[in-house]
Amino acid sequence: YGPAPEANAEILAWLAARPRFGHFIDGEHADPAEGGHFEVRNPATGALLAEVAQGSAADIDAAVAAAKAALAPWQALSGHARARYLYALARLLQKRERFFAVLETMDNGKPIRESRDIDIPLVVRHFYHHAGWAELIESEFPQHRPVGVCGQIVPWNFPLLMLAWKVAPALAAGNTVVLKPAEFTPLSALAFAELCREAGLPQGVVNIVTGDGRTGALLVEHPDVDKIAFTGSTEVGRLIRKATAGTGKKLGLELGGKSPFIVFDDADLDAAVEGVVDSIWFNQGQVCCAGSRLLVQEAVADRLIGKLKARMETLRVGDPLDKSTDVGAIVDTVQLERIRSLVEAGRAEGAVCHQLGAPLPKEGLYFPPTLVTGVGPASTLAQEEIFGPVLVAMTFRTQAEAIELANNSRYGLAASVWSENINVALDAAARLKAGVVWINAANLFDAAAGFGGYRESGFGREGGREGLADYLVPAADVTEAKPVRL
Ligand code: TXE
Repeated sequence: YGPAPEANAEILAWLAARPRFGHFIDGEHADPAEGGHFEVRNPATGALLAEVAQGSAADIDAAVAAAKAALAPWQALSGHARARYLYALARLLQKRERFFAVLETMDNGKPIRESRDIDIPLVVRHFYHHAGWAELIESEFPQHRPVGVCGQIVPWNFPLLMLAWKVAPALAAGNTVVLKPAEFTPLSALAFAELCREAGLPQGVVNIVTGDGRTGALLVEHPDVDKIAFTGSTEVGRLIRKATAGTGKKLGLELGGKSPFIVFDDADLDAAVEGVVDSIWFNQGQVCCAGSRLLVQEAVADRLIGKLKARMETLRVGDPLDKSTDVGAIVDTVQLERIRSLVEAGRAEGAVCHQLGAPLPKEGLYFPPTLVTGVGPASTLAQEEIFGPVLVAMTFRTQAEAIELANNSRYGLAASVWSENINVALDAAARLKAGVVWINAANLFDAAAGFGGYRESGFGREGGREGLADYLVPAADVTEAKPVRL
């Protein structure tokens, strides 16, 4: 890793050999039927990385047909046989960890330390974990069967990890998939397609069709798709729910958030400051479960804010490929403008913004780590998901007030509670409307733990037993359940 271009020569050579990507349909590279190609750029440098196919109706038709044809032979395999493919994918991903980390960083702009130490290891873990589930599927779910063809639509903030969250459980449960990566960050999914070939995965089990929201909408509407799994904005989640209503398609939605980060007056403030760094400045704040609302008990508010401002000054914003970088580039100009305009709207409402003093890199898409004070709970910045490195701080006096403030949101994805008194923390956790509550921690993920939200954060869980169950349906009767074959 490092800023020197030659250090990443392998990726550059890989990209140079593939200036134009097609889709991955039925185990083969497929040129776009009619949509042409669009450019994918490195947000840190503006450099063109590749041209990628824009998926049209004909491409989605071909991919869904391949997934449908692959269904019966894939389901006829024993869980153990499917597990072997998942183990093979896990091992290949592990072997190429460095390759995938650098590719993800170039495509998304996230710091290499994060893609190397968090994203890609979690991807590997997810495939190993679900290989284990494939082994157990007949004994743990004897009266269930796979849903069928799964359409999976993923966002750009954790491109390969979101693919893993969706593809691994789907395959373990015996489904086949058509995945649409986000238009800003399709490259790791296309590299994963090559691993599917290398692992000898039967053709059609995994299909990848690239493109923008129009391609996603075509996948959602396709009559032969049995389940849609979507991670992205609440706005698009709403469209997908409407489009699938009354169709009988199974649906899982993992949408936006405005998660509270609650610091009680007996918390270890230095640990809480590090928690904030992991919570809102991780991945430039482009995290659905980012702790974007800091709620701090009045007695320690000034001290905590002071410590946070000091810590903010130590953050290194810059070249994502430099392993000492803490905060990388924002994924795209559209997203950068969205962050800027929300912060401007907040300023117009009277918000006070403290921003990192050090200058930002001259080229590339950067937004400084920001701490906002002087806002009320109903303000734009306290209510809207910013999806950037912007932390909004508010204070509370009593525990009841903290819970009320925390739950005062349309979302309900995650929460983080900081206290040295376990009773205070557990009591608060029980009253928070959030799919995940971390105590004295933030943004911890594990393949064995179901992740998902309430309210406008969506429904369904990914990971763990519940996540797997979302890729199964009850068998009509026991005879339909599959016997164990080796
Ligand atoms: O997301 P979109 P965008 C939030 C965040 C961000 C905002 C917009 O607040 O600022 O969403 O980001 C595909 N039918 N999150 O515009 O549009 C699209 O191609 C089917 C939260 O990038 O929701 C991409 O693959 N699919 C979030 C995926 O949906 C459609 C992660 C997500 O894109 C579609 C990302 C349609 N009509 C953004 N329109 C999280 N919860 O993690 C778009 N897509």
